[in-house]
Amino acid sequence: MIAEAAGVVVHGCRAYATPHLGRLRVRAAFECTVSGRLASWGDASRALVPLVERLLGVGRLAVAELRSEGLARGFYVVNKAWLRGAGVEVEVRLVTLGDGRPLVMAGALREGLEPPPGWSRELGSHIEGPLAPAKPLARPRALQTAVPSPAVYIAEGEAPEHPGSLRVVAPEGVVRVEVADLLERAEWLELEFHCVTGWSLGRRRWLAVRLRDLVKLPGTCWLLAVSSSGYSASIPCSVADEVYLALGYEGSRLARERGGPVRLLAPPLFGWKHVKWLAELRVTAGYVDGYWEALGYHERGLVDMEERFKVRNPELETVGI
Ligand SMILES: Nc1nc2c(c(=O)[nH]1)N[C@H]1C(S)=C(S)[C@@H](COP(=O)(O)O)O[C@H]1N2
Ligand SMILES: [Mo]
Repeated sequence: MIAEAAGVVVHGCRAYATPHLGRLRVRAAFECTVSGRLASWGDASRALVPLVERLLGVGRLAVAELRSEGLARGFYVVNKAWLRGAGVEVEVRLVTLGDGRPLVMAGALREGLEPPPGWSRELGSHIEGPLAPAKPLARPRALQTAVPSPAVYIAEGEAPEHPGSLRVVAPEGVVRVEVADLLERAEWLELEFHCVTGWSLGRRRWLAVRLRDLVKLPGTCWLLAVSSSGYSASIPCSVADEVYLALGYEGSRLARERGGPVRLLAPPLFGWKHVKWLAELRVTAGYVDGYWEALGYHERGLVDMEERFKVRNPELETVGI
C-alpha cells in the first residue's frame, strides 16, 4: 500500500511519457491499482496530492477544481480533480462504481514538464498491466439508453482539417487510401453505435467500407487509429471484421462535426474508439494507450463485455459483481 485517502487504498502506480498524445496535451499518463471504497472525493483528492507529486516528479501541487459525474445510469462515477503548481497542470480521475468501489485511478500531466521519450516511473509493488481479466461489471447494454440523435464530441476543441486521404501503416508497408476511392467502394450499411456515457443509436444507415476489404491484417494485432489532430484510440484486431471507414450517415455525406470526410466505426466497441477525421491507422503487435485509454478508459472497450473503464482493482477482478 502506498497511500490511503478517504477510504481509497492505492497499491501501486505507474507513469509513462506519451509522445504520441502530446498534440492533445497529454505529456505523461499514469494509472494506479486501487481498492477500498471512496467516502469523499474532496478529502481523497487532497490526500492524494503528495502521491501524484512523487509519481510525476513535480513540485508542490494544489487542488484547483473538483468534479464528479455519474454516467451510464449512475452505475459509474468519474471523479475528476485538476491539480496545479508552478507551471504544472495535472488531471486526476478516480473512476468508481456508484457505491464508491474504485476501478482505477488514472490521469495525465497536461502542462509543465516534457518527459523524455521512454520516461517512466513506478511507485509501490502492486501494479497491474493492461487487460485485467475482469468479469462484466453489469449486464451488457443494460446501462444504455436509446436516443434519437447523437451528442457530438470533439476532444480537440474544434473539428480539424483533414488531408483527404489516410495512411495505413502495416508491417508489410504503408498504404495511402484516398477518400475519393473509398467513396467509390462504400455502401450503405445498418450499424449500431454505443457511447460509453450511456447513450446509444440503434441501427442507422452509414455509408461505409469494411477495413478487411482494404488491408490484410495479421491474426492478432492492435490498430491505433489517429485523427488529423492527434486524437487516437486503440482497437483490438479481434473485432477487425466489424471495423469500418465511414463516409456518410442517414443518406448524406458525413458532416464535418461528425468526423467528415472519413471516420472509423467499430460497432462492437464503445464510441470513443470510433476516431473521427481518421488520418492514420497503425497496425501494431502490442497495445498502446490512445487518448481516452490514457485517462482510464478500457483497452479493448467491448460493449458486450461492459468494458468501459480499465479495472485495476484486484478485488473487483476476483469477486466479480
Ligand atoms: N477525433 C475525434 N474522434 C472522436 C471523438 C473526439 O473527441 N475526437 N470523440 C469520440 C467519442 S467519445 C464518441 S462517443 C464519438 C461521438 O461521435 P459523434 O460526435 O459523431 O456523435 O466520437 C468519437 N470519436
Ligand atoms: Mo463517447
